[in-house]
Amino acid sequence: MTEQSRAPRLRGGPRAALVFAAAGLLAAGAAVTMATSASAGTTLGASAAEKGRYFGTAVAANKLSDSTYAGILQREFNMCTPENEMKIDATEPNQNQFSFGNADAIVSRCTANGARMRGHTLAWHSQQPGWMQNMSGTALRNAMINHINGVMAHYKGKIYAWDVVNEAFQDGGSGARRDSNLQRTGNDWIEVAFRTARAADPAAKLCYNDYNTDGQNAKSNAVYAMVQDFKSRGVPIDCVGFQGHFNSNSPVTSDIQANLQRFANLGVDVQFTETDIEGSGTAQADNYQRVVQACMNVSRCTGITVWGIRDSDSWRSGGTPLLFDSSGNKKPAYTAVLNTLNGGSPTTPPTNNPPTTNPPTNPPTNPPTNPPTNPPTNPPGQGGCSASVSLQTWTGGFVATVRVTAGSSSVNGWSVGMTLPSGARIVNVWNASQSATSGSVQFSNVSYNGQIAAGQSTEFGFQADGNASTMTPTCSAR
Ligand code: G2I
Repeated sequence: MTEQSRAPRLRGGPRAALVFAAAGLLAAGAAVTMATSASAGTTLGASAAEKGRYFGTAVAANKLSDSTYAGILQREFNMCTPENEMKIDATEPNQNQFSFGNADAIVSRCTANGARMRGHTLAWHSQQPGWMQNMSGTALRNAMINHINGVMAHYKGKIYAWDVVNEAFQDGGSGARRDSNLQRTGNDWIEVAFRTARAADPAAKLCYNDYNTDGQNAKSNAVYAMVQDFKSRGVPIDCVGFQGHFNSNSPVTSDIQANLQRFANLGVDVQFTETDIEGSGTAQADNYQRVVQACMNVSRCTGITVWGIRDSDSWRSGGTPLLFDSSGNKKPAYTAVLNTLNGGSPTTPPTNNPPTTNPPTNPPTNPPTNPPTNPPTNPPGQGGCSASVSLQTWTGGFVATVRVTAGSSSVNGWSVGMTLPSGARIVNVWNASQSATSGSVQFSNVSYNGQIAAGQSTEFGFQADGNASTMTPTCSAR
């Protein structure tokens, strides 16, 4: 039996009755509902924020001039995901020629609205520009790294979370990776993407994002195993996105909360990232209520994004899967979502009465999840610094991530010396400037990372052609 064929709880009742009944569905949380009603928000974003979460939407640049669309966007949503404008074909239409106009328009509008940004997406088998579709092997691997660095450098500091890798697993029961040109560069392409992303913007949350993983099944088990492996090996990953595209073939199942929770228990945030649920009326509202409630019941579920604003904006508009009808009117599903947000639990239990401000869902900076593979070569001393390097390698290339740590007093500038392996040549450097591209190289701080407080660290990195071997960094401080 599909969710769409379930008997709806309310048939054709007036909206007021639905509101009342939807609150009743939260029987277990009735006290919370009552306690928070005084501060209950009247928009999706405000209501989610009261619980330390966000409520977002996919945004299309070519609709920003539509006043109905723009009005609802501003009023209701405090997170934005560009629907197509940050994809690889949009941001790097020709190799190494980046194009950010449409994506910038979304960032600028959403930021002006007070909303945050989810970046979508850096490495994906789909919507690759022609030049990338035709690439393979080391050239493609290097192009992927260059793309991540190029896009993340442009948006550095402006993105709450990036979908670093999108849809890398097969559907069905195999639990295998999806075949693609990226996958054929080597199974480590996903972790290379995440390590590259961490170095490019250390403040951004780094997410894996996929569909048909909302419940527990072979595909979500495979993603779970990957996240578990990444956590155990220190590959940087902060969050897992569950797209949440539901219809009668892909119904809302009763295990989505348990599925979110098991991922959260691995130490990652979880989010619904592209939610849409085909249907109408109270049956649709009921399904939305269940999805939102699942998120509210998981403290590390930090937010929900719907994949468009009005039904007419949807990639599958025939299924009328969104919260606003094509004229921009609120549907029953909207009311169900709003009530569920207002009745839900906070991300972190409040110590007193409901928070009046938006409590942070995450610490402001990411803890270092990527431990150095080599111990520091020169232990920090008074006024000094130390450096350690971790390597991500593949045949014919590598990425080095170098951690610079201040000693017992702060430093005002640093320089790290390394001798590159014979034949290696640097093709890209981030968060540092370098004196040469091969042989003996001095890396120096750039304007924003020269100052390091005592005992604290910063990271820079570079990508090189050629085969890696152990490198021994030395650090000197000013
Ligand atoms: O397919 C739904 C989503 C599944 N998860 C990843 C998302 O990135 C994906 O979004 C959709 C967009 O909503 C569509 O708008 O991705 C589609 C492509 O994979 C997008 O469709 C494309 C059309 O295929 C193109 O013909 C069109 O030029 O949208 C483009 C821009 O309108």
